[in-house]
Amino acid sequence: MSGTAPQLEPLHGPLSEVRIVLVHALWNPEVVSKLVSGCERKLLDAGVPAPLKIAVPGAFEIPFACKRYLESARENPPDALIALGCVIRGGTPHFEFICQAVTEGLIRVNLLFPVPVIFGVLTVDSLSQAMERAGGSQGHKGEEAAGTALHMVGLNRNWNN
Ligand code: DLZ
Repeated sequence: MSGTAPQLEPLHGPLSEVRIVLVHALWNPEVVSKLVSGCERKLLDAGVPAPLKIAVPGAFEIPFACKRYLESARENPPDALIALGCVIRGGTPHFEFICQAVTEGLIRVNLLFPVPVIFGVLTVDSLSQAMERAGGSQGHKGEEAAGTALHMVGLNRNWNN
């Protein structure tokens, strides 16, 4: 997949009060750790407090963790969730199943709760493709996810008021 990333709206209002929850998988840690640190760095640079981080075993578990967290935080929900992970195609159909599960699961969570969930899960053919997207020649999907989250938080603030 390719394309031009959009120029996103800067978030107006007090960024120091924005609460982000970052749900990340532990599979492919050499990639996911870069996504997480890039995402955290971008949030910090924007003046957003350090996100709460929730680690799950693999990408398959991300939607469940997002849903349960939002259920448990109904009284005091965060402004956005960011899901980060990396699924690398192997020789089995497992790749398709996990990609479909995490994608469909996050769509459902997005439509269940009034809190945006950002999709920062890489689905790639190889480790080198993943590294290219974690701060290499194809950009940084962790940083991108942080920018997307702040754009959505800005929109959602208008709708909450
Ligand atoms: C099993 C599996 C495989 C083969 N590959 C990945 C992967 O590339 N990235 C990832 O995040 N998780 C992978 N998993 C683990 C599944 O996401 C899940 O944790 C297990 O199937 C247990 O439910």
